[in-house]
Amino acid sequence: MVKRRDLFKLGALAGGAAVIPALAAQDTGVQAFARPAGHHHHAAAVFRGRAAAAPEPFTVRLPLPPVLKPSAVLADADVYRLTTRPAVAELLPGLRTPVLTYGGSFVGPTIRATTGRRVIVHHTNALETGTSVHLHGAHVPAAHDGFPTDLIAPGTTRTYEYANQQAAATLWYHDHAHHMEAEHVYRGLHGFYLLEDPGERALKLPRGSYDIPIMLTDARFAEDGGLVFIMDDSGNRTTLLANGRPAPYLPVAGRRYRLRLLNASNMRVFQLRLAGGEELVQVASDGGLLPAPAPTDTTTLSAAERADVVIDFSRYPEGTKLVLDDVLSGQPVLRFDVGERERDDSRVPSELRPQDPLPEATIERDVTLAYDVDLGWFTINGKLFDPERVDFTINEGSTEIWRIHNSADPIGVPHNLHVHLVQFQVLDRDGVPAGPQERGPKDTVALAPGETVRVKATFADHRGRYVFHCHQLDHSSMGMMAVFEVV
Ligand SMILES: [Cu+2]
Repeated sequence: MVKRRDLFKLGALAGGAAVIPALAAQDTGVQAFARPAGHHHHAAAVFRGRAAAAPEPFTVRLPLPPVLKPSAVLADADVYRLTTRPAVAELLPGLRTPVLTYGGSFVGPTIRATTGRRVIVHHTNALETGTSVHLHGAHVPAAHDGFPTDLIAPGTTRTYEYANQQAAATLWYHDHAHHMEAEHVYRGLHGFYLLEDPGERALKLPRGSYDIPIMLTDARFAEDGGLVFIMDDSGNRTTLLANGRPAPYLPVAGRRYRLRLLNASNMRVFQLRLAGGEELVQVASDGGLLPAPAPTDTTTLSAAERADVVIDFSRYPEGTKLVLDDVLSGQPVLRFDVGERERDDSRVPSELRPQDPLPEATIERDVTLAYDVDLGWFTINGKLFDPERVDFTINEGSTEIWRIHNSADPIGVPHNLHVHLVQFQVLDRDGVPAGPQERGPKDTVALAPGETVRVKATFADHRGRYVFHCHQLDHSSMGMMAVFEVV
């Protein structure tokens, strides 16, 4: 039986150790925290160096990730080129942090797409370890979904095609390489993919420079600015980052803004609340628009979940400084500095997009997330990930209900579940119908210890093998993942 200590070595066997020489060759200093070669993910890995001083909040402006320019515009497709490569970023003021990037920026460049128009991305891998690009939330053929063992070998280029046959949504792309996704994403392999459609545009939600993607992550910094990555070390990743900066400020005009909040951290649950409990109006979740706006004072995001919220800053006098806090850590995430009133023809209509009724489910399945004492790790239905094994065989066109249970026995920790290929509907939590913030299309659902959530999805098309997994990436990298095959 595979023990936990052996699991931690799997990363090295799968090429994990190669990351360090790759970076060392670039003299980026990532190797500064000593990890013996071949024990890349060893449970005993510790960081003995000094931590960077906690950064002062509100000293740097929120950067916006660059928007990627197509290398070619065809009649029916936009073509992009991106190189995955090491870089150095100034995440904390005055410190140089070696990172892994798509195209050089810590939050990769944003790809803007429109429903019905194809996007082709040529990804070149300039790392010394394999990568795999997953477009999170996208409905794509298996060959373009970034299966964990379907790697882009170092030094090669692979082409991913996205048909964008789905509704407008805040999607994101990130690494999914077998055993390596946790470290790769933590170090920077993540970016936004914003899909628009004419129906959404007609609603007149805030657009253009009033539509702001905000990627939330966390990190553990060494004194020299290096990112410390140790598997399952979430308790030490205490610096919160918004678009790669610690508690930045954002100057805003006195009008409505749409903020696309993405939790791209490996393990953290963000519970976001404006100071004073001021109103946020959630308009979309993972897979796009909610049926109706959901006014709230708090939005909670587990890893990989998204919430698009509208804030009307015209309610506040010029000069107001409004802080968005993470309630769970008690830390500020971002501060809005309200400026002059501005003309605003955006609106939040009372109806957004009705939720499609799905056909009657013909199959019900149980998905149990639990800790296995013998294996020493978290499993799905009692098993660790095996890319060669098919766990669920699903008939093309069928509608299924998955009853997902997070067992608190013998260890109760939060998990979530991300299902590739589909957007699902959250039916209920412990028998209570999904709340207004979960009534839109979802691809990731959070599960508190002991909780049971039922979701329903139609596997309309695209045959082939896909994964479903806990999106707390330290968990999935260590095997909390399984395979379904649509036949
Ligand atoms: Cu988990």
